[in-house]
Amino acid sequence: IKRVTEDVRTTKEDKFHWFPRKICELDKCHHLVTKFDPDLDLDHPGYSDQVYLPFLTFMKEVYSTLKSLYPTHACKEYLEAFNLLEKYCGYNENNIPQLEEVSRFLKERTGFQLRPVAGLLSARDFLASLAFRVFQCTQYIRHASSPMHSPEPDCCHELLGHVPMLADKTFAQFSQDIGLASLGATDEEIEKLSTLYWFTVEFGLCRQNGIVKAYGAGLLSSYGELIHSLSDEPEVRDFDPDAAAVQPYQDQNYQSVYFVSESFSDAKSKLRSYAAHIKRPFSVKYEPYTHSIELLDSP
Ligand code: HBI
Ligand code: FE
Repeated sequence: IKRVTEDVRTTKEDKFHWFPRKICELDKCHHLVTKFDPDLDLDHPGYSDQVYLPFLTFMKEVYSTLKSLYPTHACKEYLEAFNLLEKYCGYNENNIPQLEEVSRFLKERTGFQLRPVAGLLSARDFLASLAFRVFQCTQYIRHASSPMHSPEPDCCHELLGHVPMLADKTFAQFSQDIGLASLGATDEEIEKLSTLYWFTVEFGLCRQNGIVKAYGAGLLSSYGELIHSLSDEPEVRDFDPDAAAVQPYQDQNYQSVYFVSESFSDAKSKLRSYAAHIKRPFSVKYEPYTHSIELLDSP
């Protein structure tokens, strides 16, 4: 009897959450979460009115204020890509770049592509798309009353925060690696990977020639927090995936803790050893020619 129960248990443990194995299956990764509802959330800048900022007023204010900080606050990979985006992709304060054009640029640089999405996705769906080098990108604009801050991702955040970093090869690999680690993972692991994502891709710092710079998209798209993150107010710790994955955070205010990486290669190899310890009944390999996931040692 003991044997039978053990067998049953083994079979059960081999079960894992569904995940996309082909890029076209990202069509099924569309689960939106309503974390911020302007109609219900009293603190949301959109509460009690319908008017979101006309698209063009956006760039003028957000773009030019942020741009003035980049030379001193952004990491060199960001600056390099930002220059190229201004040169070739219509990035300037009087224009909203087209998603398609930006996507084409990224595809050439790192193979990343942008895919439009209606809002905040579930962490599982969002991370799964990264495994395919697909970045799900919002297209709406933040509320007019607070051009310097948006509680949910908006196109300023995507275009000014994420896009330039996704043009860097090592960072692109780092992002895909988080995605690959998430495939078929348990809810607990997804939660940890999502927190890891938070402290790196969204709010990460790195040291360059002895000076701390920002690479996180949440920082590079928020004037106030970009300044705060490099001031002596917050606590700054060396990047350690085990610690970052369980570090409590809040999304209503500036972070009180940031993690600083020595380089993207260093962050990438640390993430790889973290991911290698995630228990899954299989391992995954990305097949770039067919944009599909190959399962190794599958049950
Ligand atoms: N959905 N559209 C969208 N954009 C994001 O940046 C995003 C998301 N869902 C979850 C998420 N980011 C992260 O907070 C992590 O949970 C992965
Ligand atoms: Fe983001």
